[in-house]
Amino acid sequence: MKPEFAPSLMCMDFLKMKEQFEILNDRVDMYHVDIMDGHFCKNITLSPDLVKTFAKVATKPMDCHLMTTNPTDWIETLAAAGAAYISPHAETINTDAFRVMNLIHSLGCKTGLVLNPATPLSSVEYILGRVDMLTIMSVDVGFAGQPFIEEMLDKIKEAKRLKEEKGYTYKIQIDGSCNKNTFKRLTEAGVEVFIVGSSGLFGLDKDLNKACDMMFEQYAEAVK
Ligand code: S6P
Ligand code: MG
Repeated sequence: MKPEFAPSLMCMDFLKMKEQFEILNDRVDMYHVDIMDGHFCKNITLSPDLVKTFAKVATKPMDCHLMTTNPTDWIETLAAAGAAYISPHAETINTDAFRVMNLIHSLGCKTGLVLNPATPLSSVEYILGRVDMLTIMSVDVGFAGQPFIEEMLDKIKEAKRLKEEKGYTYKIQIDGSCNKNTFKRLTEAGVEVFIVGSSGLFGLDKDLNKACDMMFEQYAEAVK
């Protein structure tokens, strides 16, 4: 399967939003939009209002990564704003996981589910049949530029094994420190969608077209 790339928009140059979308629209597969509430994790980044603005220029689907204590506060707003995928954290939907997944689907969006590094895959096994995109965090949530957590390679392999064994249809996505140092191991483990942030894309060159060229070259070099 051809790998997909999803730039993490919290890492973009906010002074050049429109022109960056115009470059990325032709070159990437999806957009990754980090929504934080300052409570579930100690930061605040993008917002539903920004998703609405992005929707005016983005021609690729937006996946909203909900790092919020109460995901249901945001799901309807994000669906109306133009989200294609809505991805709450497993740690926030223990008591209403099926209701949340059904709500996202009922709004015409695809379901995502995100696991913190310390959360085992076994804890969400019952809901996996309703998940369109499974995101494994390979850094703790909240910030860009953190070191890759090696232990997550086993979790990705497990997600791939379960997918094949049970016939699940989720895509396996990785969030955190996807770059030339990790592409090969992530690909071998079973990652299908790479979220690229500061280390894998935006930090490579000030010229975003050049940064994209470098990212694709680095990926090709890593997996050849
Ligand atoms: C972290 C967030 C991520 C980051 C991404 C940045 O809470 O969910 O999506 O934006 O990890 O990429 P990098 O290369 O700086 O780790
Ligand atoms: Mg994220």
